[in-house]
Amino acid sequence: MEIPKEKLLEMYRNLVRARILSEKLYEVFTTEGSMMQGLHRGLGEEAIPVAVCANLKKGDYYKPSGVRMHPYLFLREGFTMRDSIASECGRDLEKVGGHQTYVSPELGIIGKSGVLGEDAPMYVGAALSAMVRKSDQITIYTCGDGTANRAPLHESMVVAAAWKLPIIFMIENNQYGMGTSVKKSYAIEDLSDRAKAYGFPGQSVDGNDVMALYEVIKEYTERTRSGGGPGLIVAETYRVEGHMVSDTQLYRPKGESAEWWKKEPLARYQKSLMDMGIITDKDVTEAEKEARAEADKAGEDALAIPFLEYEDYIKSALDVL
Ligand SMILES: Cc1ncc(C[n+]2csc(CCOP(=O)(O)OP(=O)(O)O)c2C)c(N)n1
Ligand SMILES: [Mg+2]
Repeated sequence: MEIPKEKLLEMYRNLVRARILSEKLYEVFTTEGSMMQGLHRGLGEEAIPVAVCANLKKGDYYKPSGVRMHPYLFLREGFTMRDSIASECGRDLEKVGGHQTYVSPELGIIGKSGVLGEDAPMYVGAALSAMVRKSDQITIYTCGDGTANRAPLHESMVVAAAWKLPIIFMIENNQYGMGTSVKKSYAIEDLSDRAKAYGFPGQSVDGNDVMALYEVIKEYTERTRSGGGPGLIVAETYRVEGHMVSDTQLYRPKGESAEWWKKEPLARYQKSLMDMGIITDKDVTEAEKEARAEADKAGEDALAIPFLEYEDYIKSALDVL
């Protein structure tokens, strides 16, 4: 498949922006009193939301994976980096919800459950609603390898398959669920083997390779959008940091993370685009400069929003419910 140059460039800029947001989140986290909860980052896993969002249309439903991928929702129309940072910092609950909890049905974001996997049936419901309304909206539900082993995922895939719903399940296999390696939590090597049992197509793909991801997601979204029913994509990646900043990572073999970092998506994609003659050193410098300016402004704007008073916080939470 030939990916149009414009699409390649759009994904490049977005990958740079996503990486710089990853860095910015750490900076904001270490600014005293700015983030009330711990920081879980998706550093090195940014190619996945970039390639997903490059295939979504306005109004499609999309739930980023678990605890670490929500900030990258800024890649969708209607959200900004400021919103991402404000959400992580528990500010501006009206627009972006609290920690990782965006709710914006008109933009195709219907929230998430802190109890991992419990939101899968909600997204199956979104897909059912699109089918009943004869809309061409699709749903992409992404979750981690740990979450994918939970019962609601199984039931959701059973129903989606039986009703041929327009939903794609995507497992971001970053090799760990907290301190548990996938090697200990799965008896299969290729997680996409499960798709066959549900009765829809499934495929694993290098989750650190933007172009490979884009191509697989494009094929799956086009099939689903034209009535082909669900699919399962497994994006193979790696959680290069601990589960969250306080994680001592004693469960992980020494050097494993460094080995995987050699395969991180940004440097690889940048090199591919340079080899293809699509970008130059000057483009790289410019993209980074622009993204840095965007992130700095977003951080300033987000941190300028005052924390809500306790009563307002409760009211805002009840309004969302
Ligand atoms: C049902 C449930 N069990 C446990 C937790 C605590 N918890 C939060 S994140 C997490 C790890 C999830 O792993 P995975 O789905 O692979 O996502 P990753 O953190 O690797 O992105 C766990 C166990 C939870 N939130 N919900
Ligand atoms: Mg995981």
